Amino acid sequence: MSKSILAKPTEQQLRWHDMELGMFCHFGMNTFCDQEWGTGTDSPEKFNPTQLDARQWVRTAKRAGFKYFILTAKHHDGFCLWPTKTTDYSVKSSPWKNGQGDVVREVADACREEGVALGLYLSPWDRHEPSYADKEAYDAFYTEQLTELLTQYGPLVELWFDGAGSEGREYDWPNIIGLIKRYQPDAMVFNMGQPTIRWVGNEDGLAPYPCWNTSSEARVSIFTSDMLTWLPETSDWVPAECDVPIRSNNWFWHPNDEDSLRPLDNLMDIYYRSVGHGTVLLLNISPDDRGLFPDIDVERVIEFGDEIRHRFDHPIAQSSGEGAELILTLPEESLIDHAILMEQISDGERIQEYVLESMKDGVWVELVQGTAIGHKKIDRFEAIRTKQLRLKLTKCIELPLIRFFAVYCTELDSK
Ligand code: FUL
Repeated sequence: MSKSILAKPTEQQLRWHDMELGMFCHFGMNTFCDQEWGTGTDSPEKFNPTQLDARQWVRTAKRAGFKYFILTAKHHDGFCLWPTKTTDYSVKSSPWKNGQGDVVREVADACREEGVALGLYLSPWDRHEPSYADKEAYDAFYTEQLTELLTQYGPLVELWFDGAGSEGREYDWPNIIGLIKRYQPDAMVFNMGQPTIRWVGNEDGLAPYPCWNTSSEARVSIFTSDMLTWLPETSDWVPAECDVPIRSNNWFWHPNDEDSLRPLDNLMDIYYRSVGHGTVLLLNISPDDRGLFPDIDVERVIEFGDEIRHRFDHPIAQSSGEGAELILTLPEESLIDHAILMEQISDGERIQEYVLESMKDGVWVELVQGTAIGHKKIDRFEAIRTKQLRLKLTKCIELPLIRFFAVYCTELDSK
């Protein structure tokens, strides 16, 4: 094993890795205009959710097993969901609650009550704000908006910076990052400035495999042009977050769009290829124009959470340990069809290749060959009957550390 200096995650990044599931929530002017990218010219009069209930949104997230919730406080159209002092283009000019409402506050309160972490999306690209044409003026405007969000709504787990529409535009990242460090030092920074997490490079919720956690590796495997603008101080540990809407292709709610709701098996496939490849999944559900998650979306996401728990809450056997080989002995010979591996990533991503074998008639038979393990690797294979497994860590940098090694049978009826 060769010695090398390994990149390591911060405590905040470790906590973020462990959350595994986040819920994205796109809501705003677009919800009322049947559009995805408003031009910033729609009248605030249109924003009038008659039954808005942020508790319904956050309770759904919690019930389905999601650990954090990210709301679009301002999308590209510039309409703000909180009564900002920076512009009149916000909820305060809308008929909703006679201009007295604050969606960000309602979501923050619901998150606090339900014990779900809160994150906010603040689009840098702003199609409404007249000062956008003047870099310095807009930088001041944007940082003021950000400061309001950083200081008025309690702890934030993540700030989501969307590069769309901002190609070729530079914002005042040193100042933006400085504000986050000052007011929300524990928050993750998504993909821009000095990110602590990165975009996976698609909006399908799919991570490639392997999906290494370091930016140097990511630059080679999933290059996105955003990386060119990252500040030099960006740390080398920048894991990927996989974002995807539950209604394929649409981030915002649209009428008569129920057919695009992803079926459960599609969501499970996304889960295997995001969380199962060591990343975090950020699944979007959008409230409708009443201000409620539609029932069918609620049912589907709960079904999804239940299916994850059904498959993975009850390992047949589990272990942990260090060194190039780990044996897992089952209480009795059993049928298995999944394995979950987790590396002790607090000490860096040390494992580069592994082989998983099962004992059959006194001989080790190869089940899986893999590369990265990282935070989590889920392997599924045709069901086999065995009493013992062997995990061989065949290529590592320094001593390999396995936090969790477990096997499952999801064909519960045939067990
Ligand atoms: C993209 C945006 O343009 C979409 O509207 C959406 O917000 C998605 C999450 O990011 O870049």
